[in-house]
Amino acid sequence: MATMTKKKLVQWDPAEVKAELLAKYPSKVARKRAKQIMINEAQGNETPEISANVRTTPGIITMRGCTYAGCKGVIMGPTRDIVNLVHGPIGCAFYAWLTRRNQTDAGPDGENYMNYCFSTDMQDSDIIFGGEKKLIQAIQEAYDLFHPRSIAIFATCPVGLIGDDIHTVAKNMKAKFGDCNVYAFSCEGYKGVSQSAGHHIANNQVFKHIVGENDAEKPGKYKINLLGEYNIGGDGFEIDRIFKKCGITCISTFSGNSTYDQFASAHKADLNTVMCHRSINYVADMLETKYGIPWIKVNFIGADATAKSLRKIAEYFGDKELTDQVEAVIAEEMPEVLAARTDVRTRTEGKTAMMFVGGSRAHHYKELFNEMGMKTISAGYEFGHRDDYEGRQVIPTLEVDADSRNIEEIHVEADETRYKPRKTPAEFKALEEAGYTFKQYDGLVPDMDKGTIIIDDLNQYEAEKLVELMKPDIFCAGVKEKYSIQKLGVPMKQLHSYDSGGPYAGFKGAVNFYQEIDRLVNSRVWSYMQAPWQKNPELSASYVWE
Ligand code: CFM
Repeated sequence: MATMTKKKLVQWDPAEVKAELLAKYPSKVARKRAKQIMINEAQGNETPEISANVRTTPGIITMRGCTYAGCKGVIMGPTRDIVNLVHGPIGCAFYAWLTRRNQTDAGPDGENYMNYCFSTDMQDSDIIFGGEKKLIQAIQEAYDLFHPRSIAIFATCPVGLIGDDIHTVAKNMKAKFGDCNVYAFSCEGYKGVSQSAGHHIANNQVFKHIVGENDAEKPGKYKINLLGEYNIGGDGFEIDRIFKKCGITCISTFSGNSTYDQFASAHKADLNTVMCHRSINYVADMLETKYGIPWIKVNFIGADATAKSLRKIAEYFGDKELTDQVEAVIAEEMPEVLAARTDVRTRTEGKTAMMFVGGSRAHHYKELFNEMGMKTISAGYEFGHRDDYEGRQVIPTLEVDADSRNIEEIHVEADETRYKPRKTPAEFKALEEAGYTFKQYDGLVPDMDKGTIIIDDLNQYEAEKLVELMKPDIFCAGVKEKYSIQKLGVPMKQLHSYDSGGPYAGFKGAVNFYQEIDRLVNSRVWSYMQAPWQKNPELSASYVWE
């Protein structure tokens, strides 16, 4: 090895870490949090169980967002030619305006409304007398100015509280225009325990109002949809580049750099590939039930994962032409990746990472850290459900609580004329016998090492404690955590917005990531920082019960 990495010897016992995280809580809170903090150890033949998708205890500074954020910001935000109109006070629209770094190329038609912030800007008088009139005006104005093919309306908290009937408004405006699809989302911020509820609401409405609207045949030999890829920092552009090179046609992406027509044509694909299981698995299931398109889990974060996913797509189509092309692309792309990997590993091998992101990235990015020889010692999700941790086999045992009941379950059946199985039962059987898995996601837990700590809905206090106790070489989360972690002397990488970096997907993205993380974990700049109060604490306090 060219350079010897100086190994930090931090000894920690996961049980002690867990006890420390809980020590300061009142006993009721501690009991609840204990179920969301899991030491990854084998319990007989079973995966240990975690409590997830439950309400955050009031007073705890959670990392989560709201239901409106999951619907408007996450699922619908990256669509470029749909006017996304926020019905509510201006703050809700303003803070969902281009902050997620989901990119778009505006396409050949140049139709792109992503750079606009559309809102009804509700005032006190609208709250008192009702906001429907203002909403009708705003929809009309957007239509007159832009003549978009579609307008989506998003409800914020006050809309649900005062009872504006946004769905009837949408229906009437759609009928009035005739050439513009208008629909609404009851995605009030309070509708669920996190943004995850917003994903579900968005998935339902997109499926009800858009998917299947365009029956025109789409050209292409190997037609897929990419579900759960949002083109953050240009990830989707890199994946598209690879698909094109392989000869794979992506009919629609849900929803990075997407268009209305992509959603409307999604039922024309022959395979659904699911990246982010948490946010979009509902659409995958509904496309299968209604149109007969099977789905598989893929991951384009990590070069090895990318190669594996491409091979999985090729295996599904079972055509030598595609298999050969996929192998040729992997052979062409990998040397650069391996050269970069070998170089950084001399400096990154043995370093440690922690990741607390949304509902799927902690799992996906573990792949990239593995490729760099780095170990993920603690990870978790803000709003993952138990299936994202433990695998989809737990779904039938999940409890439906009052919060999940808030979300409409739509009933989908096979389409009378358009349902078409993509393969014969014998072909499916042959694939499955060869080890091919459809509709399966094993979750984060089986991929984490024994003795690592998996935490659901981590909060500000626990984040700081964890860093203090386990001293990772890098901590990954979002902007709310960034500065407090850096102040502890540990480098922090935002894995939501990528800070100002990316893409990290695919082959070129992997090289980007290796180099950036190498610079971060090998820079000492944060450890030199000392805040004045670290030397001379001016205040000290204790809890009443101490
Ligand atoms: Fe899926 Fe996402 Fe994520 Fe997500 Fe998100 Fe995101 Fe995320 Mo931020 S859809 S669950 S709601 S991969 S915005 S692109 S980074 S929390 S881990």
